[in-house]
Amino acid sequence: MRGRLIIMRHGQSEWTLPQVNRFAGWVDVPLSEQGRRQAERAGQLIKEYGLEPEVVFTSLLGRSIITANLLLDQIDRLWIPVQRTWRLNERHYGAFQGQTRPDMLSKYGEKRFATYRRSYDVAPPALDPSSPYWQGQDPRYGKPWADGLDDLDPASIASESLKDLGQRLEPYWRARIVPLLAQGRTVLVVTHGSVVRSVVKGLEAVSDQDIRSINVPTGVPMVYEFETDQSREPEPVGSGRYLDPDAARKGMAQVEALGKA
Ligand code: DG2
Repeated sequence: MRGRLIIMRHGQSEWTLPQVNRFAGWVDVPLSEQGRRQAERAGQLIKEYGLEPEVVFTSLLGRSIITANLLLDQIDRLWIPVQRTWRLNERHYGAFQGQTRPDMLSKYGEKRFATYRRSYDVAPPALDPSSPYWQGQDPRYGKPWADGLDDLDPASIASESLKDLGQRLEPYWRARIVPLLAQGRTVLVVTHGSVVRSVVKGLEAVSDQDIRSINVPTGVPMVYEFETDQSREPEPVGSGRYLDPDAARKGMAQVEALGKA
């Protein structure tokens, strides 16, 4: 039996509405009405394709948690085991958190803006702990979660590049998700745009340069299948496929447009 990974970005949030257009990162922003519908539609798609998940992973942010719940409710699977971790949180967007994309674009200019937003190894300027968008006092980051990994303190993170995100995610992914895929399980991961980019980069060996042009639509599930030869780590069979390629294409164009003047 093949392991299956269903990975998706949460449904549209209120801050990715074009008229709002603010960087969220670790700020806990709600889903928009359209985002809630995308989550339900994702559930219907998963059912149509017979891909009912056996376990679900989310970040600690409401937009990922609510998307997972709406999706699972559609397919009568609210009961499956759930694991939540800050390691599946969006990339910490540093001082960009809470700011609008147009403001940051005019402040930094096109080239630096694109570097902060889409490069592999450059993090935005650090967020000051006095900012209302600082997460240090938030109880959810009060201590490293009981994930058996205490290499990092999430309360102290002030900004991340995509590379930093990959490094904080990797030990968790290896310890919690890979073994399930190796057993031939169907695993649902409801997370954020940058986390999906990081996972795709790793699974499909995307170069540091090429990852810049990959945008992730909100609310569209993507599926990978894995060979489950017990003697080695499960290998993806081919590339990820979106269950609704039309919606994915439109969603990617919308994400790209948010960063234009
Ligand atoms: C967006 C990504 O992440 O923004 O942090 O604002 O997936 O949590 O909505 P998400 C944010 P861009 O990198 O696409 O600008």
